Amino acid sequence: ADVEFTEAQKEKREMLLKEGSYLGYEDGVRTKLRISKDNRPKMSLWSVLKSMIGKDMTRMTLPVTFNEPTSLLQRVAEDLEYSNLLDEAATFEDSTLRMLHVAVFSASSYASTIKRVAKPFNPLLGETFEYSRPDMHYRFFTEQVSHHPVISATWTESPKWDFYGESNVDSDFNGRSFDFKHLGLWYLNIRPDSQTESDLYTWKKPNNTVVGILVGNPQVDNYGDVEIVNHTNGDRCCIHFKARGWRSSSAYELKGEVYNGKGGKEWIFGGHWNEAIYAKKVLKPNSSEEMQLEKTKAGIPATARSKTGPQSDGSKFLVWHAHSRPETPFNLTQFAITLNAPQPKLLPWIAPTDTRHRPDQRAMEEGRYDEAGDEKHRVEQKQRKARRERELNHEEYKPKWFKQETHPVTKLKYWKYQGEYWKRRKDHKLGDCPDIF
Ligand code: CLR
Repeated sequence: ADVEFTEAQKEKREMLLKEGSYLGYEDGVRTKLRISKDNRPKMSLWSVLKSMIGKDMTRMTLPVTFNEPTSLLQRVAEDLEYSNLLDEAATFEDSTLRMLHVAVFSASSYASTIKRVAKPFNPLLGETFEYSRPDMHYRFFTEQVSHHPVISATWTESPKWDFYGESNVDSDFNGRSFDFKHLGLWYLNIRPDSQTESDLYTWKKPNNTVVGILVGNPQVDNYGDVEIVNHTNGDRCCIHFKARGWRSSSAYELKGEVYNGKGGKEWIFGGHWNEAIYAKKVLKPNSSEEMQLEKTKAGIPATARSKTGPQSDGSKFLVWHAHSRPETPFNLTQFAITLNAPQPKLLPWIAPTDTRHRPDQRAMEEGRYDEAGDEKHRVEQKQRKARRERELNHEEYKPKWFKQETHPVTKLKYWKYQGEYWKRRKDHKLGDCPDIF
């Protein structure tokens, strides 16, 4: 299959192998948690939140049963569930089709937010998480680089693309809804099959919000406008996530348009971020046509009735559909279940700071809630003590694997992976990581 790779793609693929990125991942992915039901005590969200109006989530102490056994580091890894869209994007010669697939990728990560009204564990300063998928050809790595504000620096590499950025979520509970704004900029570099020059895209994520807290029916919604820019050739894309609205009439809806570098509209797309996204070629220049959205007809999912793969004749085609969601503890997706797996072959490879070693989260995952609460308190105390000691010694905290630099293209500050983690991991030299758990 080597003929299908360009020089740049081959170089990346070889580097990933040379640095042993997939070592330890031989057990394959986990398909089930240890418990089959979470049996979390039911408690009204409003009854605990009402005293916390005006606070941000990271400064709230909530009973641990409002948590889910993932960390914010792992929630960022969940963005990769549909990474196949990026591999697909790289295959198109038409750069606007690449953009269309990048846009749908950026929206695909919201499917996982359905039924997940729970607080992910707030990573400890210096906590890391790695996740390689030999079958999907990527490696992901993230480090908690700041505690207040909560910032995770992330870096994913694959033969055909790199995806990096900072997760910096600002939260506010205003009494009616709980709002999350993403301050970080996301970068995606695609090495297309058809050209030597790579595409650099950037965007900011839409807002998340929890609505229905007062009425006892809390739900996650995603809303706002997203603009994706291709800095290499000027292609642009706008995505509009509609707020759920009065009577949920526009729940889960999104619409978008892809423009070429000259500003001409090339594709329109739309659908529901919890279900499927379709696209259509724009045949008339300057058309104001919008994607018509249809609801799933009883029994037959719309996905089963549509063409897949780009159609250039103006007919509608399916770009993406969400994976099914069998009932699971904590309503985790199948992908989320794979993340915190303590696979026997993997444990000897990962850093001591890796989330998989975090005791409170592990206890939560296994349904031991009292222990989870006690351990959470203990590791947070330990983190406070370390901070006090740094203050006494006038030491400034420095992240271990990332450094803030100025981006060569956007000229904005970003967190750059310093290239050391995977190399040292390969030689089993991660022993000098701080003791945070
Ligand atoms: C959305 C997809 C993004 C990454 C991301 C970051 C923060 C997450 C958010 C996602 C989904 C909603 C979220 C949020 C942090 C807290 C919030 C999980 C995954 C939950 C729903 C808040 C629960 C409130 C408690 C008080 C119960 O790419």
